[in-house]
Amino acid sequence: MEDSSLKRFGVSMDGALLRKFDGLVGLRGYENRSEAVRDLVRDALIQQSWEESEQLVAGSILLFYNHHQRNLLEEMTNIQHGYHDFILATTHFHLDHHSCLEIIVVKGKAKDIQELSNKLTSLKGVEYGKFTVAPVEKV
Ligand code: NI
Repeated sequence: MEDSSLKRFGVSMDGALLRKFDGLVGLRGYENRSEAVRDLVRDALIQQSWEESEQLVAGSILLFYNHHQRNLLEEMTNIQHGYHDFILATTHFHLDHHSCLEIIVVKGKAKDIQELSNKLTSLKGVEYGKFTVAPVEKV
């Protein structure tokens, strides 16, 4: 059974690190250090579960690219068809005459989704790629 009651524990760190941490707490708008620590721990757990690649995850792959790049659109389409089981939706935005923004919503095993993301973001002509993922099972 999950224990959701609040527990307290002490954390020691040197003053310089604590000052930087407090700066981060302020910048990110956390109410207090505890809230910030909880978020950091959750992030670390997500990262960890992510590395256990059989984990079921859902997220998005964001791609910013120049559609004039030779063969890029065709390669992107081929890759996506190869992973059609993992792609829930694709949305394409024409930002200007050259630039496109594409968001691909994905769900599947972390290792497969990571592979898909790597293939897309490493294509020539993709200027920026961002992969965001969350575990489907609660951490
Ligand atoms: Ni476009």
